[in-house]
Amino acid sequence: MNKKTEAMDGNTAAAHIAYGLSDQAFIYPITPSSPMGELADMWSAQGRKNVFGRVVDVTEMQSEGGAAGALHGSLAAGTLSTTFTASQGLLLMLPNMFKISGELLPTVFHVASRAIAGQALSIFGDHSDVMACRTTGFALLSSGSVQEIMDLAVVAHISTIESRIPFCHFFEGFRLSHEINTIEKIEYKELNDLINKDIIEKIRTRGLNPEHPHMRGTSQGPDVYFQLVESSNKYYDELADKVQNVMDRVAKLTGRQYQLFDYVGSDDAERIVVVMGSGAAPLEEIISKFGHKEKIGLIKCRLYRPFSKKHFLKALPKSVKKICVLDRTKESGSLGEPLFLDVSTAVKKTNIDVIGGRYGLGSKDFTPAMALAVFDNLKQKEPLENFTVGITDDVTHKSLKINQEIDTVPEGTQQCLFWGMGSDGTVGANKNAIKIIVDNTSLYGQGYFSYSAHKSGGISISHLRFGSKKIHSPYLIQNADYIACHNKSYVDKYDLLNKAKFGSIFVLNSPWNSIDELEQNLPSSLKHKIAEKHLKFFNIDASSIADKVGLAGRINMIMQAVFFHLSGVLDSKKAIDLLKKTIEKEYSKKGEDVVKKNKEGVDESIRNLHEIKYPQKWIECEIEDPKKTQDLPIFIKEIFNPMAKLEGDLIPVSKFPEAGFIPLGTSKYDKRGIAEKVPNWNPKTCIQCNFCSVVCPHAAIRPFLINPETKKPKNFETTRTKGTKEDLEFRIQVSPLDCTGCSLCVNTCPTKSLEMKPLHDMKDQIENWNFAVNLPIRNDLFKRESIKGSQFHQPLLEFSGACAGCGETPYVKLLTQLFGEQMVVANATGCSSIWGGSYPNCPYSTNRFSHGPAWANSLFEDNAEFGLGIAKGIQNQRNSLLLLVNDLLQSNSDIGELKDLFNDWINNFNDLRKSKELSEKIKVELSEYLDKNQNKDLNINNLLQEIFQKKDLFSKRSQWIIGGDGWAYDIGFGGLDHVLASGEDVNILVLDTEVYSNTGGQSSKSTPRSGVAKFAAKGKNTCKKDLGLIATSYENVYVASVSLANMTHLIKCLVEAEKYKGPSLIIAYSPCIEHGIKLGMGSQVKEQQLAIETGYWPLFHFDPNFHLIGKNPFVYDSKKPKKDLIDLLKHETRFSSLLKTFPQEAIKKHNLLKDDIQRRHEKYLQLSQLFQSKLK
Ligand SMILES: Cc1ncc(C[n+]2csc(CCOP(=O)(O)OP(=O)(O)O)c2C)c(N)n1
Ligand code: SF4
Ligand code: SF4
Repeated sequence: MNKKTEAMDGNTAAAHIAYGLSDQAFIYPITPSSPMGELADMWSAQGRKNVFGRVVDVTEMQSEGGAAGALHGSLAAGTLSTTFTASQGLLLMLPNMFKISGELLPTVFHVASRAIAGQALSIFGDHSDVMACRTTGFALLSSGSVQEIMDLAVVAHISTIESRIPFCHFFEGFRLSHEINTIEKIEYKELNDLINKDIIEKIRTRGLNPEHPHMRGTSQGPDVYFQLVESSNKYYDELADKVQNVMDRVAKLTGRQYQLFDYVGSDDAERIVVVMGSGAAPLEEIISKFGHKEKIGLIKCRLYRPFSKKHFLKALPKSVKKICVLDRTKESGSLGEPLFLDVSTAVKKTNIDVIGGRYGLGSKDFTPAMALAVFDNLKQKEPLENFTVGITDDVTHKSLKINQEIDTVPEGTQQCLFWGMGSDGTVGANKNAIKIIVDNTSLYGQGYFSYSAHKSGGISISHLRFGSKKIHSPYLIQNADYIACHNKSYVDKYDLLNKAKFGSIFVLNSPWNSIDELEQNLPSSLKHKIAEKHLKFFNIDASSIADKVGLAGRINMIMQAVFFHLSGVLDSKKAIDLLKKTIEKEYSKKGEDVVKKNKEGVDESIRNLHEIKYPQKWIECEIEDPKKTQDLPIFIKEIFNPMAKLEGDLIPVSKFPEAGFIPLGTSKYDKRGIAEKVPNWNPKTCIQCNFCSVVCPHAAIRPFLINPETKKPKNFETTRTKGTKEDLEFRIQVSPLDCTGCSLCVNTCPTKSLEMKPLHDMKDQIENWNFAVNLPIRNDLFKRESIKGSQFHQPLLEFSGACAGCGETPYVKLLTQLFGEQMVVANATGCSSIWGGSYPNCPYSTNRFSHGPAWANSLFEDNAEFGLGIAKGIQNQRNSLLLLVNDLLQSNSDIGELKDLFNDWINNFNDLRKSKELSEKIKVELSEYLDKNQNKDLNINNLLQEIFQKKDLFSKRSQWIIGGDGWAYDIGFGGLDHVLASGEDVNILVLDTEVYSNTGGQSSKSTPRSGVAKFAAKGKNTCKKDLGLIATSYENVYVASVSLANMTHLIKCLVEAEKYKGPSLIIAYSPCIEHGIKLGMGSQVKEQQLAIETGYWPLFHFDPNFHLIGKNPFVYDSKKPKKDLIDLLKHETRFSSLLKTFPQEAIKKHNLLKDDIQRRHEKYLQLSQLFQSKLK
């Protein structure tokens, strides 16, 4: 390698060039493109200069629609601007994309291309989003590797400047945007030669300028519009040659030559595949392995729009007889997918047969075996057309059969797999390992990280490759030389070794150092595989070593040391020295002590690594029978369990319920057991307040009431129930396997009646939990609308995938305890749709009558409107039932007791509780009546039958519209505002984490001034938007600002909001891991208390009905702040970190934040007085 190489991911490569060649960027977060915006924002905050010597001006907008609009304006002014996006984000930009190309404005959109939400959201990569913009007039340029992203980003920027045609430069989300690979970086100074300053000056002078004004964006009639559309043809006609010219110039700079269509394969190829993006690599590997005997080849399409037939035909070998076009998108109902249609048109006048197929949707892996299946299909006399590859389609039988995986990575490449926990540092350590190896050797490295959907305790699998030859292979490791399992519980859950090569290394982190312990604890299937594959097996008790050296729980450095010692990627001694140097560099900021502990950890790890000499008879171990599953629901057996074992790829199409529906209550089958410690209850000191149950984010601790006569399990201790005369026993029961170990319950208990105990000492509680949840439910003794009483109602949100200690879930859980069986939820995209609806986990569940929240997610931006639509739809259906019942009553027929019931129901039509009560009675009476009175009066009978059919509409719905602050304050604000103004009876709950939590913590308009968030690296400049106050201005909206730290106020407001016959808005303070609460999420309720006491979070409620009864509608429930804001700022790194990164800004902005809070306090006092004075 003669050039300087660096390991980086695709997003960094794109952002590096975009930043260098732009003056402005307009950004909005969307996975997996957000890191590009984050890097641009950070570089700008750090004062990094672009190619033109200027700091790029980066602006976060309220949505991608906003970003595209602002970008359009900036381009109209003659500025070089860029943006980054994906999926729905790109779709929101569509209208402006037409405008931008129509006005011939040069720009580049960098797109980490991703699936589009349809039957489900998917954050993973394919080309669906980009293919949805192929009519916009943007040039579409595709990159297929991290190196290509850097190179073709340059091609896109220079080409747009020189051609006036805007570009969309895209690469597959996650697979390429997040893959780390060794690439040659292009430095800014090298780009100077490519830039034509005169052309850039022309772009500037074409901009809107009153000194030489022009008008654009007119409206035109049928006489001229068409001609003007056609007038830009020449720019498109010239574009392909221009792009090729830029590619040639970039090649001179980098030595890497690209063509618009690159051909790879034998010169006399008869069968070729056409593909775009990273899918080319496995096909190329197959060609280099088998190409010499098979006449096969591949065309990589780089410039997809405009599609140059001339260049395509030039790239096509004359010998080709058959073409298979692979598309990474699906266009339901079309004759074929888009690339297929283009290629078919291009070869129209030849004798070549063209077939099409789909692969890799939503990042489905595309492996060499699949690539081979594609070539094999093409070989058939009658190849399968319009096929899929990578799935088993046993419904329409369109899928290709895949044979065994083949190893096509360059010889000598070391392939390593690491099984870690989502947040245990494994991924960070592996990224570090790549850096150490790439920076210090001539080896190439590649890293890809796959995660499960759980926000805490989910699994992460790191796929690392190293070798002396360049590594492309953009697919998961199929043949590993080294496998490490960082978590002992995985031995029972996953098939850890199915990708292990014969004779490879397997390292387990477990306390079982001896063969006896391993004999006892390893499942026989794992033992069988170890022996069968002749693995070199090592065990290390990394957790004990971490404890011993003072790194409690942090095993990543230890496991990394083991990797360097065993893997042979580097000489062991050299590797360990490098690791120690990295420790010094990385941790010196944290103090000498931390450096010392980590170095000790490294030394101890080598000393305490045990090679396990297992008996060869392990090969005889049974591959055990699958656990008994006959009693499980079909969805759990056929979908949930295979997915939980990471075998979802193997589920055939026929097994899935259509349209992405899932039944409620599936997450209770998860039983992850991820907590190290779980709470243990002391009945002697417990005062039965039920606070622990209220705050638990995962519904893993609940109070139960038991008849003393009931036979209980041995350790099921109880105490006499307080506050009732009935002779009942009380118990707080934890579910150890559902608890995340956050300790929020322990920290909230006012009498210290809970303490955390190691999970292994609490195993008997599993049986206790199973016993408790099957007890008869007694929720009739205490008022449902109270802290204590609400907790005897089954939470219909249980065991979600939220982070340990999450501040959002307790509110929604409480809502389900108050109204769950009648709830309908429209949920915005955000954390609440991810912890609430990640297939196949449904944490929303049903009560014993199978009633529970009906939940749906539309999009991020439209949730308020979606919820309004649902509410109006249901209202409409209920009204039609009302008409039928009225018709019946007016007929004066003799319907016995039903008459009174129906009249009662009409009078309580909009009463949540009463309509439900009457609904249940009517259902029984009506059913009996119909049984007994068949055919007496045909008309009446028909009417009754019709009413009976609609019986599920008798009870009123509790309509909730739920989402985060990113939705409510920013992207969805327009819709939310409209719904507030509509006067309709809907309830809106804003889970205010003050950042976009789900996408990694970007700033929203709810972020407080000085708060450090992504996209606000220097601390937010402006003050938090006062959404509550804005809503009160309608004067007919119920508004409340609440916190879990004041439960009485919270419940009161939720109940009032539900009852209010009009729109209501509840803004709920929701601490999040992104706040960096220094004492951990286990103290987030205390942190909320502090927020209230410092005045940081206000409590108020505004009830328009109070006017009617002569009461002040605006009640400011907060007391005068009694603690200094500094106490809170010190506690949370989102504030304190600014003191380190930008100390001067920090002091200024913290003071301004203090002023903001003081001003708000005064404003609320005045408002309250104003309303009061109006009453007099
Ligand atoms: C149009 C569009 N843009 C961006 C996204 C990506 N996205 C999904 S959730 C989210 C942030 C959600 O933040 P917030 O509403 O505050 O909810 P939280 O995650 O904090 O609960 C973003 C930006 C999207 N899904 N759709
Ligand atoms: S430790 Fe956390 S998850 Fe476990 S029961 Fe307590 S609050 Fe719930
Ligand atoms: S809101 Fe924060 S704490 Fe809760 S699940 Fe999302 S990221 Fe985790």
